[in-house]
Amino acid sequence: MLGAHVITDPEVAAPHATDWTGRFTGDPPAVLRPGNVDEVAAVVDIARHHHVALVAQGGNTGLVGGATPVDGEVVVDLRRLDAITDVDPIGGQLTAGAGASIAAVQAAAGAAGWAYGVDLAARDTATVGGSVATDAGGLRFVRHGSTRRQLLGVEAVLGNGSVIRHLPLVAKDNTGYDLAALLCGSEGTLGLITAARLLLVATPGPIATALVGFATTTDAVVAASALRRALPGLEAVELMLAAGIELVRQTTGLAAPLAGDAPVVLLVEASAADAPEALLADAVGGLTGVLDAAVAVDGPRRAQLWRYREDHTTAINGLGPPHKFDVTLPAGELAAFIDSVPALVAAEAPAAHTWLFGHAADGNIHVNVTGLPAADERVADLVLSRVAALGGSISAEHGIGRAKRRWLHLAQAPADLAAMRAVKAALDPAGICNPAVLLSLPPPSRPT
Ligand code: 2HG
Ligand code: ZN
Repeated sequence: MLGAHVITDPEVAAPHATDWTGRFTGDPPAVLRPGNVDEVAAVVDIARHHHVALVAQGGNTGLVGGATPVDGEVVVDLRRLDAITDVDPIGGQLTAGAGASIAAVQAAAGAAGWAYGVDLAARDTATVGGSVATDAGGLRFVRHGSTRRQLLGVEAVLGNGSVIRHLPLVAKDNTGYDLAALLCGSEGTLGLITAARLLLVATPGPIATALVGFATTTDAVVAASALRRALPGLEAVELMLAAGIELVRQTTGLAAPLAGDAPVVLLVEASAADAPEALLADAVGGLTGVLDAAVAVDGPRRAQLWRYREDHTTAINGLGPPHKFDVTLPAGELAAFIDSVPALVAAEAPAAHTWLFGHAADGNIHVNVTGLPAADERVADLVLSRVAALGGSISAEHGIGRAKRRWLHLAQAPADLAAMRAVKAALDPAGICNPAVLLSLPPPSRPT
């Protein structure tokens, strides 16, 4: 690797040392920027022999400290592996290097007459490697599922030094263990993903986008379910609360999106070959508890409606590093959970503020808590325990990372955790692959 791609100057390494939220930070001895899979393999080889911990990084848009060198790991920046190759316009597939951005994959898919099924607000920066490593869900999960659903195969350098390369040119392939699915969501703990073979989806027809204001959270959650049944071309159902929209308005200067003061707002998007706005308006007309609605079909106006939702993350970060709980609830528990979380948090931390938004049709709500010291885990304990007690998941799409590793036992039974540890030991026997995330910490000791 050329000297320019081995960074040891702390000032140059600084952008790699802290996560996107600013909550997790470290002091990496080096940042390495390999340019191909052989160089990644060489890095892993050296790390194995010298017992050096590695953390892979792409766009550094993660939200759980999963790609941050807090414990002095060497950062392996994979963004130079950004080639998009073997585009198959007939089969609707392509191979993307780990460093290709989601936006670049979307553009390459579009140029071949297809679309990529995963979309994220961080699309311009987030990379394929990170999205596979976290099994990213995003804004189109209701339509196409998470990253794992798009994944046909991967190329990766495992912690044991071997390079696996299964990038099949076919969509149907059940030849043994699905290693790509195993690496998907493994958060860099088994190896470094260097490329992925991705299955593309049909380009949606004309799209209409609506903001719909509701009287209650229950009305909005019930509406998300009704819309799934009413609209075969449902593309997205996103939930926001009045306080979050107000915060976005303060930071962006956007006008009020709806005439009234709806406490809960859904952003709904649907496609149809013909007149999607009429279909959408019709479906919204059949919902209960609707206070107000605005529908848009032209690109700029639709983009403006999306800003109320997509700008939440940046607006909240402007208040200081938040504690983020990306959780999923069973559909029947979601509304009551959303309504009860602010009081649950306030009872433990009166100075904190709770922000709630997310992917309503997926049962996935992003609980963001600001005004808490970075190391204060009382609220995490409360919120994640409540989620688990209700039968939910403590991580829907961001991963466990460092932020939630103490609570993994709430999500996985001892035998499941033991199986995960066995896989980790087999594929990363020296324990060099992102050793401080996911499986690393015992549960917090509870006060007696
Ligand atoms: C989103 O849905 C992302 O916009 C980020 O998953 C969520 O900032 C968050 O908590
Ligand atoms: Zn999300």
